Amino acid sequence: LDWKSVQHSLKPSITNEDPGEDYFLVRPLRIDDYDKGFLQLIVQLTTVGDITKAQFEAQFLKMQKAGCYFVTVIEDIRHSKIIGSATLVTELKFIHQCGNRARLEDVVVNNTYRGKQLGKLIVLTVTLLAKKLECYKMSLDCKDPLIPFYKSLGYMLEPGNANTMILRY
Ligand code: 16G
Repeated sequence: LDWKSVQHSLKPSITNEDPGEDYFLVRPLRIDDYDKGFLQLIVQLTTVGDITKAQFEAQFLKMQKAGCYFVTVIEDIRHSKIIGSATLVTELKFIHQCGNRARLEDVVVNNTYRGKQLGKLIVLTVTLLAKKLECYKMSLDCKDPLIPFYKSLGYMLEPGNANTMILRY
């Protein structure tokens, strides 16, 4: 997987020379994205709750300080609005030669922007980022209907290990 193959796997492809007609920017989350509708986007994924700007900023700074959160967003720059997001979290290990494991979290694309391959774009971008950070694997949890989507991007159910177990607090 490399950036060229990601660009060309999008139909129509998006290249630096020919970025297409849409005005989408893929970039890291910024502290002022509270005002660009970031929370209104992620509420499409699950419960978010009432988060004040101060709370958002404090959490952003904590994540930044931790150094292992790579919250990546898509901005519709014509409307200054965040319309997609995916988070890469890396986890330091002793196993795998003091390796780094990656997790894909909180993938969401605004449902009014469906059909533009933005889910594919953001997941592949973050997947490449994990590779660049020399993670030895990337894993994710998803609902059953999304299995074909992630399979189409190279993810697989691991034989004998396809169980997610949780304990909710
Ligand atoms: C999905 C997400 C996960 C998110 C969870 C929220 C992906 C690949 N998976 O499993 O990251 O945290 O939904 O659901 O985006 P919850 O509110 O039930 O924890």
